[in-house]
Amino acid sequence: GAARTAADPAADPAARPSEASRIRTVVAGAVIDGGRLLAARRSAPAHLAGRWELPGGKVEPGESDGQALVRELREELGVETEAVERIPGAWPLAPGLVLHVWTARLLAGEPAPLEDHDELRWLTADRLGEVDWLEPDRPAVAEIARRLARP
Ligand code: 523
Repeated sequence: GAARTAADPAADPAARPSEASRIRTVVAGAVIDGGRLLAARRSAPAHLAGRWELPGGKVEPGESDGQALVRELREELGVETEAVERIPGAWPLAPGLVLHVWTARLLAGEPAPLEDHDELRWLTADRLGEVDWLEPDRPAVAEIARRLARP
């Protein structure tokens, strides 16, 4: 009978989260300062440790990409930043998980590997190929290389 009402998501498919909202975003920051890009070496999990990435993490429910990026860079590197511009593209990480990359400006602090990383490097455009980037980051790093090469 009346066990299910319109407020019950089981009875009302429109009330269920859409496909798009079940896809989580990982946001990463291309922190650029003085013509150099910040690269961070992951310390965990084991299968990613030693690989280099643009630092970031999962966007939490209710957060914008920019808010999540600022929070992650504060937690992981101890710096204040602002998200500037999204690099066009969305790169699949795993089923239901996609990577977005934003350029970020350093507002305060000197990045330090406080959490999730064991080494940081500032790379000029000609040196971006010297570290072993995680595959999903490579297209965005290539785009940054093009931008740094023509300032
Ligand atoms: N990547 C990735 N590139 C990249 C980042 C920040 C993350 O390919 N620049 C991948 C690595 C992980 C997944 O995205 O498989 C989640 O990133 P992670 O572990 O940095 O995000 P967290 O810290 O928010 O994740 P949890 O601690 O698991 O919540």
